[in-house]
Amino acid sequence: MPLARSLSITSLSGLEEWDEEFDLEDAVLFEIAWEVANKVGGIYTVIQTKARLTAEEWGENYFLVGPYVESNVRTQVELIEPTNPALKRAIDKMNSSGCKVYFGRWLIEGSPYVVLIDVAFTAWNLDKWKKELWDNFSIGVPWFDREANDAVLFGFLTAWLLGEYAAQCEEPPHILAHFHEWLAGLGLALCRQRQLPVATIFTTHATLLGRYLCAGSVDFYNNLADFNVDKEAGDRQIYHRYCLERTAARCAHVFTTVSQITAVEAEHLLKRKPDIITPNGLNVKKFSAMHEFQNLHAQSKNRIQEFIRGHFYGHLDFNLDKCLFLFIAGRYEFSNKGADIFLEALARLNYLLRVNHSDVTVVAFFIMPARTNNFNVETLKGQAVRKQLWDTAQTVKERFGKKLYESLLVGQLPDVSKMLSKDDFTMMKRAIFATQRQCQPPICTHNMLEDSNDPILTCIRRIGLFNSSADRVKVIFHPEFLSSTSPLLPMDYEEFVRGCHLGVFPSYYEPWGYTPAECTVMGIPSISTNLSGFGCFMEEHIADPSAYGIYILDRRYRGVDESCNQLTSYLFQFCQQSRRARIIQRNRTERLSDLLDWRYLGRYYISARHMALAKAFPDTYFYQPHDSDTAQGFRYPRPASVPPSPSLSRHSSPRQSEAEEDDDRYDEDAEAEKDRLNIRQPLTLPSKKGPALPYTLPGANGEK
Ligand code: G6P
Ligand code: 1S3
Repeated sequence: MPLARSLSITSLSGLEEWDEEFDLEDAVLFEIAWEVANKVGGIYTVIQTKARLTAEEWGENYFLVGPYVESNVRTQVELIEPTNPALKRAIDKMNSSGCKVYFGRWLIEGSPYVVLIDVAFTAWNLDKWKKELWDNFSIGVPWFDREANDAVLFGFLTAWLLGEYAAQCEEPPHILAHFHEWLAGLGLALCRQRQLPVATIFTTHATLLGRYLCAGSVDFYNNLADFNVDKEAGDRQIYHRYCLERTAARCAHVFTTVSQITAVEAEHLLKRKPDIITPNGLNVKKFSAMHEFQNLHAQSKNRIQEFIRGHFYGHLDFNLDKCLFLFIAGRYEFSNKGADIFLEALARLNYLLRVNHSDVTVVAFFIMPARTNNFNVETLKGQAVRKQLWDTAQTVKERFGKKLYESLLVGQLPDVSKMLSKDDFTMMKRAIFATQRQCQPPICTHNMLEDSNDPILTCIRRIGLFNSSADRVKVIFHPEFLSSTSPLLPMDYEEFVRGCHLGVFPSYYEPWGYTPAECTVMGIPSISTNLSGFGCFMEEHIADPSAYGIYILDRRYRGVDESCNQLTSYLFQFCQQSRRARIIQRNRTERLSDLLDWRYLGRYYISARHMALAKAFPDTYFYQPHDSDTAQGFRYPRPASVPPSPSLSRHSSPRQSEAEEDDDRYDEDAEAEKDRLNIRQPLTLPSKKGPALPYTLPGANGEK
């Protein structure tokens, strides 16, 4: 008698409990992606953060399937004997037929089982499989495209694994296979072509053609319906990849995308409307005390300030206490990720701060990996000089302390004029002399290999943001991902984000966008756009996103210049906020994190799985379609406490002094409670029977 498993999602603060009773019988779930235990980009984050929830639901019947990469296995996986007897027989059979398939536990939260396939070991099959691909699907893959060759091998091997598993089961199995992205898509098409007893889901995290078209000079969103997709793919020499992706999307029992904006894109470019949107979540770490994440902000900010002290040595003519840290981070796609308009807006902000005689200084970090040959000397020297100043101060302090101590021991107050010796002065003068600098503080922390035509540096040269004393906006380009072992800025990404004041992600092409989501769960406000999945999702679920520190830039209905002005005005407003307003805003931002938790968003994956099982095995499973009247989803109301707009929130009481403005000891918890009560009341969640789906895209067809 198969065990019936069901899932209960526990109540989230402000979000209603959602119980789903769906008898999974003897179903087995395989989740297949090139990024299983193999970090390449965002899909890794999706799978890695979601694993715990999925493992809780499926228990021993959940298997992730990915490529075997020795270096990853050494650090992330514990190899063990397969636990499921049918799967063990299937793996043994494949291994005795010339494959190398491994089984283990991925050492992440939830410790899910992984099946890792060494695609290179089976490369001798490539020509045979390519011929089969051509004969059955008319897709020809050129020899020189290594990634596509890997996709062919991975596809045939995963289909082999699923077919072999089905053959080894004693009872007719109910297999559910969830494939992510085009690199894994061929396995799905083969399952259907071979008529395996497998319910299939295909999730695209970005369409190939969308990414390519946006990176060029195409007006993408206004021409979505008119592209000649075959020609466009052919012109970009990705026709074979595009065919693999489109075949998977078309063949799947259930097709999903990570956001509504990518759903519209997929409908036009892959010619299939997704059955359900499966937004990306995160594993949200909740602190029991509200001030805990605020303290972490203060600690991390101190460490960034230390770096700034070194970087700007000799030019520290601004008040670090009035210095705001902004950042953009991600793959180095200059215009797709919006680095172009961020720079332009920074130049405009610089002008505004100067003419308004603002005492605020903005330091904008660009964390985008480019080709370099290590840190540059000037940047390293900055940190060395800072360290030397620190050491000098410590030495002098120690000597001073000793003299003071000796004087007190003999019952005398010290003669202050004799507390510092000649040596002390010499040492201090020498240290100050070392801070003399002829050049401006560097923009870039590394030696760039393509300095002269690097897009960020070229743009900075054009707009003239050179970190001069007169500039109120300083720029630091760190063309490498952050690491806690860096000699320059020894912080990992999470610590860095916590220490910043605002994440700026004005992307043009962003199917979801984990960067602003990560900011949100850490309580750091961010700017995203209505062309990003995250931005649209937040716009849909929050009545007044900017009150919660979620600024959504309009890049859909405005020209570049107008969007840039809007971005400038968001930045300028942000700079005008008092410390108190920033603290309130961070509290509100952090309160949204439940909305991004897999415990809430995982339900869309669950629905997709139930839908696929019901389609593939209609005699065993039944999927209840959702009423349109429940499709309104969850919505956070306007916060009840202090007015949201930065200009208004400056004075929450009629006569507030400067000191009170900057006083961070006001009752944060009381403010939070006010908002929380407000959030609790008018909520309507998707029906208990299932989630609201699919989302309506705000403004997708001109309607709100
Ligand atoms: C947190 C800390 C406060 C600190 C504040 C600085 O709220 O708990 O002690 O003063 O951060 O905020 P700011 O926005 O100026 O970095
Ligand atoms: C894609 O990664 P990207 O940065 O190439 O997938 C991510 C995970 O779904 C998504 O967050 C991102 O927007 C996509 O673009």
